[in-house]
Amino acid sequence: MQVLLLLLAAAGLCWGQYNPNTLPKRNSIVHLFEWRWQDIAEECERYLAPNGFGGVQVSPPNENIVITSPNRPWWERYQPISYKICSRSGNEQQFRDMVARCNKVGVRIYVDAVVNHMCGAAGGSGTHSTCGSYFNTGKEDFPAVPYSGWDFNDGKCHTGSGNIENYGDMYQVRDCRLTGLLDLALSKDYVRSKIAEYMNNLIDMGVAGFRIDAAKHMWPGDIKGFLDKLHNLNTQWFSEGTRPFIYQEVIDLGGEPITGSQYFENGRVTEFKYGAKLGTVLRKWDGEKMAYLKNWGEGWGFVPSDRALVFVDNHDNQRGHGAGGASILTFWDARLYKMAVGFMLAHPYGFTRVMSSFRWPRHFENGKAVTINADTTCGNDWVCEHRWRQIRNMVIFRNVVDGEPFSNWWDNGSNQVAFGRGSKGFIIFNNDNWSLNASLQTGLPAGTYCDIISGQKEGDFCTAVEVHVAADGMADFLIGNEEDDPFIAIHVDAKL
Ligand code: AAO
Repeated sequence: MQVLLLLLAAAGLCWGQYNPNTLPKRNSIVHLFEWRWQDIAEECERYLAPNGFGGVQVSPPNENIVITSPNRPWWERYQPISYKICSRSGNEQQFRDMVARCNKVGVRIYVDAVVNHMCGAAGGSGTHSTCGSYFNTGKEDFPAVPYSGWDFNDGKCHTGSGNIENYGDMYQVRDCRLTGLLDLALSKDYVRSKIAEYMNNLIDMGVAGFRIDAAKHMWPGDIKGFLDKLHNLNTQWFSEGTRPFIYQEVIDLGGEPITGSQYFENGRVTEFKYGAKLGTVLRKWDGEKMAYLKNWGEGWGFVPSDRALVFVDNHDNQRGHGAGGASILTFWDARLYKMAVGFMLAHPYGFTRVMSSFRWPRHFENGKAVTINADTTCGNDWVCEHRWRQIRNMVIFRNVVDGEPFSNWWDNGSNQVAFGRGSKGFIIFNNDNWSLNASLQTGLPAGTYCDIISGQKEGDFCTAVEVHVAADGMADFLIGNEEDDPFIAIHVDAKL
């Protein structure tokens, strides 16, 4: 018995990095891309906690280069100058305030950690950084960390340009510069220690985990080198011995020597096939149809569910950066996008991240405030997909059906499909060019349910389509192909 307990405890220690550290029954996070810390703090209190969101992925909080041509692009934040908490999203005091206020209402903060590199080689020298720290890219001098020429990989890279020239060569991908970004020598214990110091500072403030940016461009063992130095989470909000949640950005669409599975030891990986394939299916490209989603997940060649961080789009591929290609669905294709996010949130595979965007082109000076309209949507060019009724209600659906099996799959051999989550929820889609008319087994207890897509339950009243489940679990569904949202979702908390 004692041995078993010891084994379990050891396993708990080793495996903690896969656990998102969200509160129970809070099973999704949202990426509030480019939001200011003060706006996130308010969003945690006024919206995310009441609607069951588990946490927020925030933009990189550390000091970065200031780029004025083009004028303050979003991507300047992926060019670190130091590890001071100082960016256009706010200063350290505002960051601390956000972490404390979000944790207080049970919403976790995940930091986008840009630690593979510093700024681009063409960054020049001076104090054009968000906190005014001096740097010199010609000398690879970043005194605010401090890093010097010794701390970069130049000697290890063997391409003519010093940049990654061929993704088929794993040595280049790890040892050369990603599009000219000065590549840190993570084999050095000094570099690992500086990175760990930065991350530990954030852990001590109360963050729950990290997205590891450009993980593909670091050796898995080097990542482990700094992860092993990380503190346990702050016991003010987390139980003793809790490890930070780690999800690594590894773009693996197949066809390259670097795969997501090489990184499993460190934590989860971003499964980029997920959004690329789901977009292809919903757009009906390459002969795909929703009926083929029956074995969605590992059956499609994805990484194991408990190693996957999944999303329909991310901040890169929604604007043509990174990978995924034209199939990626975004808020610009709102009708298909809502179906894709709905499918993702209903399906048990992976840990889910919802994207929350701004409308581009748009450039930032000092962080633009998020404004909220009377109808609860966002103003000031913020899209706030996470506040769209259909998406927000599906975040709740995922929490309600937590732990329930994938069940009662049905399809018409084309683009009409349905499935349940045990006896807690049921969802049905019509992506065909004709209407859906079917009588299906839902697995739900008898009663009248309120569709959470066309509206929702408010008190004892349903503002939407009602679904009547008979004593044997059967229900009739009718979904026209011209509906604004051609899908219906019901769950036990939306029973009238
Ligand atoms: C900026 C400028 C550059 C300039 C640089 C330095 O745009 O012109 O040279 O500064 O001065 C973001 C922006 C970048 C920006 C950077 C720094 O996206 O444009 O550069 O900030 O300001 C690769 C990486 C992946 C990375 C992605 C964008 O593997 O890690 O590129 N994502 C993260 C962040 C991202 C950030 C950084 C990393 C850097 O999310 O926001 O960059 O911190 C292949 C590879 C992928 C590779 C893509 C794109 O994909 O597999 O690993 O992603 O190419 O190069 C098919 C294949 C697929 C392939 C794809 C595209 O689909 O199946 O595998 O084609 O070829």
